[in-house]
Amino acid sequence: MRGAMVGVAQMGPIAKAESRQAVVKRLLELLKDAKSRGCDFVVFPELALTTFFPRWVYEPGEADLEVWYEDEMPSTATQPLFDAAREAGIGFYLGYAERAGNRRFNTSILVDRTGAIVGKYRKVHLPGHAEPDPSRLGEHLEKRYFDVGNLGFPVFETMDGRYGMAICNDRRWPETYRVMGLQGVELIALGYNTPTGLGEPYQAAALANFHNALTMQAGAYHNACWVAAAAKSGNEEGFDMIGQSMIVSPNGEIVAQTSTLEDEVISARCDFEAAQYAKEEIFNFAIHRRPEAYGLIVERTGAGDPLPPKED
Ligand code: CDT
Repeated sequence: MRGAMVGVAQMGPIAKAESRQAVVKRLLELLKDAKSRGCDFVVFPELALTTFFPRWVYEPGEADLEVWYEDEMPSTATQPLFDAAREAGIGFYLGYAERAGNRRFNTSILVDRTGAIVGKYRKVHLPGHAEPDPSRLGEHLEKRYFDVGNLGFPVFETMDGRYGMAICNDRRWPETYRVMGLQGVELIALGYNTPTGLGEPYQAAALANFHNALTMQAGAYHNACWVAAAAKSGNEEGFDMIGQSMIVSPNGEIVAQTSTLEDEVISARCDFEAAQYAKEEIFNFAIHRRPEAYGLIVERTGAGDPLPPKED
């Protein structure tokens, strides 16, 4: 079988005061659990090294904000994770806040089984707002604290497969999967922090788990690839975040799912060849796609008026 034994390492809440060293200790425990399950690739969450800080209001450049970003990777604090993963022969996906000079990104990296960083992705679809509004029940200020990712949606040939990455809100956008699908992606690793109770309509909160599964199952199926997604979940500093970390097959089926809102590992054997039939038949892009009919997708950002009917 060409593929990977994939682990998804969901994390429970990270306290605001929790040090990077303490968080890395938890990551090492999760890695150990993944190893005992025979995993050779593990997905950790979005912003896995810190609490979900975009819920608080800071001024740009403020010292209390700057503490959440990493200048280098691996850092002194995260080096033990790289070392342990290399010793265990496990590759991984890790999300963190990146400072690159004056720019700030919500970033994930792909690390191969030798501990080398072989890919980087910077979140494209930043949700929430740039300006705080005290009338909201809770803030989500990613547009204030991060620049829009500038690396596109790259796919990396590594670990005997084609690996892509996405971060949280990206999973709701079909374009995310399709751009990687067009590069023959076989596994999309994804981390998320999805809060509920920020003042959204009742239905949006009630359906948060449904939408989580819906978008990833559809993305996997439409692009004949595996999706492995890790939540940071539970009640973090008074704010609830969904769990439901999962591994989805190219048929769109959930083959493993967490059942807690705490640190928890799930795993599944992901056979990349299982996608072959779909890639050759129903989703054979080369044969069936009709880009000449899809122009609006890249010409328009927001919805506009209907186009005039085409001449016959
Ligand atoms: N982290 C992240 O992208 N979260 C968003 C929630 C946005 S609610 C303002 C998500 O899509 O899950």
